[in-house]
Amino acid sequence: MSGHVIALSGGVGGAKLAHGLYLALGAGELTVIANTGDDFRHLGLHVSPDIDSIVYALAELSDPVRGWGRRDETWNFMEALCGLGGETWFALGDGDLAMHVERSRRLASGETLSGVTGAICGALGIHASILPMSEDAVRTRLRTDEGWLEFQDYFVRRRCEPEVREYAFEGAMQARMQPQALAALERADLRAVIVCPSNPFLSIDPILAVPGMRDAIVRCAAPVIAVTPLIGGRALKGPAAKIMQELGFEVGAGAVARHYADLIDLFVYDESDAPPTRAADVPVAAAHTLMNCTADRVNLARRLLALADERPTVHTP
Ligand code: FO1
Repeated sequence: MSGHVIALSGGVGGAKLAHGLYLALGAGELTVIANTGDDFRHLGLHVSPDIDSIVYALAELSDPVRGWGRRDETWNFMEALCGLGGETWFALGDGDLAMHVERSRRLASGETLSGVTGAICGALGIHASILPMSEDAVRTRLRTDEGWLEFQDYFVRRRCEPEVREYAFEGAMQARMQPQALAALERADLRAVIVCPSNPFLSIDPILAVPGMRDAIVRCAAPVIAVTPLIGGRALKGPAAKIMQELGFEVGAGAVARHYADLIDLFVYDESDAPPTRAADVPVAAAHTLMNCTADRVNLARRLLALADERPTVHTP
């Protein structure tokens, strides 16, 4: 079956599945709507960490161990910066630096974030559309036991150690949905919308917080399928489980399914887990969601597409 597929994605885990979908689909059949709530200005540059991770994954340039940044990276810039007493808590590799310099230069000359990302994807030979959720600035902030923190301050500088009490997406209410993202969700040939195994609170919720996004997903012509970011009650990377516990949620795939209940038609949990209980009447299916290699990514993508193809859309069109 052919048709267009949309993935909603944050960084590392989401980017792996976006890569699997990219390989499983034909050229031009994938649109990835990326979280930009993690974006920030650093050393005078515009850094878009989740867009970067998705671009590097699709271009097969990602560092396989860190999950962020480029493979075979060198760190001369950071070492020189350290020698000058500069800020080194956020690591920008030499090759990665080119991404942020080029993005910042183009944004400063008036291009949109999607325009810049499209040009970079073109230069890297990526035949998929990677779109920010909005061209407008939305910034994730967290209220912790140390007060309000910017996302990268919490995530990288403070290594997710502070206890999270609340989170907010500054600017989300005023943000306009990226027009091509809206057009993609309105396509008649839409085959599936996949909510990638990204942090539901910090990576997917900012996307859903953009006015119009949630409605467009619920109205779309295709099944909406979310993939668990938790296996055995633990996140493979990042603070999803820790944050769920600090916010008072039950830590497990069932709670993630309930979190997405009004949005999705199917929740996919890991085959090594028992089917989630109390999944709020959301239909569930099992899959091998652990993605340790490219074959895992493609196999998961194919399984999700098969599930999408066999399921009628149950949400209200
Ligand atoms: N994550 C880290 O844990 N430490 C870093 O020094 C770091 C640098 C970095 C540079 C560019 C980039 O695009 C991402 C980077 N990340 C780093 C990843 C990162 O910010 C987070 O994984 C995401 O924001 C969460 O999705």
